[in-house]
Amino acid sequence: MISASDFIDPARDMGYDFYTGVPCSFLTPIINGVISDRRLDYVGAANEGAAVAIAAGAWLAGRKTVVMCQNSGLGNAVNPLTSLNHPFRIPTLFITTWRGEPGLGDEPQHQFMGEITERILETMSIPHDPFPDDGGLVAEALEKAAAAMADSSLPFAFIMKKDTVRDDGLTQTPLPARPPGDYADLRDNGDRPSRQQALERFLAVAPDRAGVISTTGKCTRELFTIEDRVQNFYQIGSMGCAAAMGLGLAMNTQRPVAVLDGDGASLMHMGTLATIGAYAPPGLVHIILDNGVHDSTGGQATVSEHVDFAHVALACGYAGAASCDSLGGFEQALGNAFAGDGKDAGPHLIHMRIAPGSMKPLGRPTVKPTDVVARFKEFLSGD
Ligand SMILES: Cc1ncc(C[n+]2csc(CCOP(=O)(O)OP(=O)(O)O)c2C)c(N)n1
Repeated sequence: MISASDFIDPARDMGYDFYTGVPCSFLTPIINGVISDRRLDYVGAANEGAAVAIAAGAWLAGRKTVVMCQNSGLGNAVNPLTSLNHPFRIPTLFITTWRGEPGLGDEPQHQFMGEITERILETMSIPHDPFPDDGGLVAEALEKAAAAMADSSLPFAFIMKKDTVRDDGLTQTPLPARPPGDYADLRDNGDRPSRQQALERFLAVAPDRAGVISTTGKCTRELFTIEDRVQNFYQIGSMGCAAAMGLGLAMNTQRPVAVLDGDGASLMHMGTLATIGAYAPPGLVHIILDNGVHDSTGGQATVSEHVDFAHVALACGYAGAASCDSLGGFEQALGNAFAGDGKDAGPHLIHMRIAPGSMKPLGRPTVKPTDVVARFKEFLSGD
């Protein structure tokens, strides 16, 4: 058994100081150690997939990240691990517990996942080692993980068994309470513009120094087709994770960050709105282009018709939110959100209702994901 600081301190010396995840009772000592350590950042994510995406955003901005979760949460993480980290080559130190380890006699709900935990990691081509259970093994384990990640630029996992780390307690500083956010109703109730028109207006109004993360499907394809720019991060996979990545990024850059989300994608990871509202990076502008359907997959209705995203965001702690359905209203909302370089009083959410359908002909990003990362990181470093 080791103490949390036996791991946290040498990991910090190697630069790992941005942690995110979802707790597990086997992880309690290490998560509590991280939360109690003022030198480290910890973001409590709504689910494990969001944690992976938050870490990916922080990594883009130059942080070395650690994602912690229970192996029950591996299923939630598979989507971004395979369709975000893998194509874009985004590393993270991934600590999963081993509930249901064969022979442990764990609860029934953990037994099958315990049997397949190593195989799931192997299927995802994520190399793994046991989490070090002796202080003398930590440096070597961390060096091996770091070398593997430097070599592949992909995640490396430690699997933590029961009772590996000693619990030294929890000192928790509550996140600051904030006053209720501002709401702007900018709806005109006329004909709704197309996604293309909304994206063109966004490109005309948003500051060029903003990093932009666009959601999977036709939103990303249209953004690329209208204008390919180094500050566009085309999140071609990991549906629902654009906002989480935007959160991790906005917490770690001085630049404004815009997330171009879809209604289907946003609904898929709605818990992330609460995480954004709680951690509240001021430069984040979260735009939901709501066409009421899964346009990219054939126009099947989502349930967004009944969802007031602006008030959901305000209820979650966003500093400002607007509802709009015209290009004029959208421009006004963007102007408010990006006032003061987008650093004044965010995060903001803009719920923009648009018409279904997409531009023709419609391209798709031809820039390789690894090149998208390289030029995006270079863009960020130019601040
Ligand atoms: C996890 C996951 N589930 C399903 C899909 C298939 N898929 C790709 S885009 C899309 C629709 C996204 O809908 P929305 O966010 O509303 O954007 P729109 O297509 O309307 O622009 C779906 C379901 C996927 N890529 N990933």
